[in-house]
Amino acid sequence: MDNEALIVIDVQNDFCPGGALAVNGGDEIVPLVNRLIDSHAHVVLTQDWHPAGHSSFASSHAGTAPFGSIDLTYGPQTLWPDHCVQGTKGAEFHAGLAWTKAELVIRKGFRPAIDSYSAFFENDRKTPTGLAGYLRERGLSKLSLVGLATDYCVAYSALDARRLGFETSVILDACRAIDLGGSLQNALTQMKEAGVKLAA
Ligand code: VGL
Ligand code: ZN
Repeated sequence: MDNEALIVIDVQNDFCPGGALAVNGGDEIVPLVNRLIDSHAHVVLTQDWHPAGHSSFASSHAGTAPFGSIDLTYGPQTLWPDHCVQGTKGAEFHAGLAWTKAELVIRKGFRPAIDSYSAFFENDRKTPTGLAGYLRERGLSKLSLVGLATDYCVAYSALDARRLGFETSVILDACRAIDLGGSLQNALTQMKEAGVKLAA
């Protein structure tokens, strides 16, 4: 349908096995994601796109380790291994991803001082990426989300999409999670409460 878009979140080498922030089974979703790309008229991709030395990297804060947390100006921020650094192999889309049909690639996390899980707002929850305006101008009001990781970038994007009034589904078979300290269960509960449709 002409008001529907598939949003493919961060299917990048660093989130796949062998990558810097590998998500278990991250590469397994690629065939299904490709079938969904094929069956949707409109496709948007997101790309996690950090400058070297990004504030979400544990390596940028002395005395910290990946998967810990620190307080930044906008609140608590989980620290990650260096990943998806602009221009590196790890930031490229998985080689099997059929991305050529995508009408838009939206990059996020490029501001050194602020992380961006969501495709719509950075982690201060108020700096927009521009995606909502793009979708609205194009009349794309019904969104299906897939990709990596279920409990971070996919969930944050889905929650923001609902908050912005988009009809929103997450196709769970085409997602994989990081699952840090119960984050997957928490994300699923929050998405359900927010009216995100969870599909297989
Ligand atoms: C992501 C952590 C850090 C994601 C991105 O794509 O879910 N997670 N950067
Ligand atoms: Zn990131």
